[in-house]
Amino acid sequence: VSRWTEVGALTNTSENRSVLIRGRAQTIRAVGKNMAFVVVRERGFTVQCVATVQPDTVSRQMVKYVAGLSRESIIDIEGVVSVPSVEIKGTTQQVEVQVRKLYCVSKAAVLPINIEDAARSDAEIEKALQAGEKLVRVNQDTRLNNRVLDLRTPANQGIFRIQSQVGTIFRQFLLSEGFFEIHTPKLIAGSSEGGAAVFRLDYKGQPACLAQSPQLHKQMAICGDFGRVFEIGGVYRAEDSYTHRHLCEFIGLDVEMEIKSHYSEVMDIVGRLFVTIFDTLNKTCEKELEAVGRQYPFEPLKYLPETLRLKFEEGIQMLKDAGVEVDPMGDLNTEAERKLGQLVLEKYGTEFYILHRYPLAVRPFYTMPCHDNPAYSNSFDVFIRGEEIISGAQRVHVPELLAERAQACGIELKTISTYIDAFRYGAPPHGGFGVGLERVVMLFCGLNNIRKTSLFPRDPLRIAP
Ligand code: ATP
Ligand code: AMO
Repeated sequence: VSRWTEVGALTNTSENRSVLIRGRAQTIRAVGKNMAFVVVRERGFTVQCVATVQPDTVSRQMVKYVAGLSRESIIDIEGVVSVPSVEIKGTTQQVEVQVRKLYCVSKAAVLPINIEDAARSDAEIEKALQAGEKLVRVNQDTRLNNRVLDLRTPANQGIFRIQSQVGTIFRQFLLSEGFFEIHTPKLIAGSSEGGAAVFRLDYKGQPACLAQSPQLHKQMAICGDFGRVFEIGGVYRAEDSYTHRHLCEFIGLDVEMEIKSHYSEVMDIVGRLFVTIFDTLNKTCEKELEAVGRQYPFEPLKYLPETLRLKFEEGIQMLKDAGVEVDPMGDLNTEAERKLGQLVLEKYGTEFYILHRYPLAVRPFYTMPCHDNPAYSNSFDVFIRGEEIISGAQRVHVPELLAERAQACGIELKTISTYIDAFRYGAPPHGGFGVGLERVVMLFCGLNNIRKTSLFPRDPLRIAP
């Protein structure tokens, strides 16, 4: 049995018990020379600890030492739990700890940001400013420059536990559906998605890239008779745009599977996977979601038990009917995607849906054209609150057509020759999809910037910390 008690476990049932806790000195306040208060925080939970001069146990010198602690120092406290008669404001635990012994494990230097300020919501900041309180609004760059401190806020503690949970549910769901986990190389010979957004590097004298996706190798695993695979790993894109939803490095949740007759088999997995993710998050991450919502208020995601599938053409029609000008054979821009999200919510009552049968011209070279009309493709995007979280499709498994499509899309064949060769020895029909983990968490929690859901974000202007 551990000698330690977690701050979060301190309740009035612990009254009069002697406990040993470790946490950070969040705030320190002296009252005269005989008393000092320290709010101790451990993983988002806080408790007020009181050091009062006592004849046998607590000296004046010790109270002075407590009063002189620096914020965020890590301290061990041995003390006795008491339940005060008045409500304790500003801590998560409704008990106090009467300090008997205190030891500073690690002293914190003067802080560049005030963590309590960094943890406030916009509404709380406005209220505090109106009340004449002195506080510094912590902007995003300052947060990211001091990310280690920023991560200590309750909202961030919640965000990254939710992120971990999304990965866990993704893995468990797919394992239960007969998929297994693979790890594809991140150093590859050429671009896997086409386009310029690729980090080029020198691979012992040969030109190489950081993988823009596991696309080519997850398909090759299917040609190796792996049947159903998934991967969770880093994806690298030399994005030029500085937007709220693009990173230069993100975590891709990738899936690839054989299909028997129709790409709807892939959409079926997507739909059930995400309903499971949302249901489980709502059930298992209640505290975390609440902590995020306290700083960044949001409405719970509206989704249906059976995921809505909408044809691209129907989406275009809905936009046209709403007076939005769109190219019926072009991609939807960010604004049109958002608008369609609103229209879908009004008509079908869901903020999570699949849009499929995109025009072939706007999809990557490996996408299978529709057999009934090759101007369209067996492909889909998936949206949360009007923003894309997933792209997926059936793939071209006929090597001659694959080479033709790659060439038509301006891909240098010699950079993908081993990929095309993989389809020459019999290749099963297959499809899959790629999910951006940071986008899922951002949009599920209604956050406005992907940097909030990336632990140490990499964007066009940031490679540190
Ligand atoms: P994918 O790579 O699958 O397309 P994505 O969400 O990154 O995923 P993009 O192709 O980058 O999608 O962009 C989708 C749409 O968003 C584009 O059609 C484009 O109109 C719009 N878009 C992309 N970047 C920007 C930007 N920096 N500013 C405004 N709109 C953008
Ligand atoms: P796509 O390029 O659409 O498709 O990427 C899949 C998903 O990854 C996320 N994403 C990003 N997240 C953060 N920053 C970025 N710069 C960024 N770019 C993309 C999005 C997107 O939906 N190979 C295909 C997938 C497939 O068909 O299997 C692919 O990479 O959430």
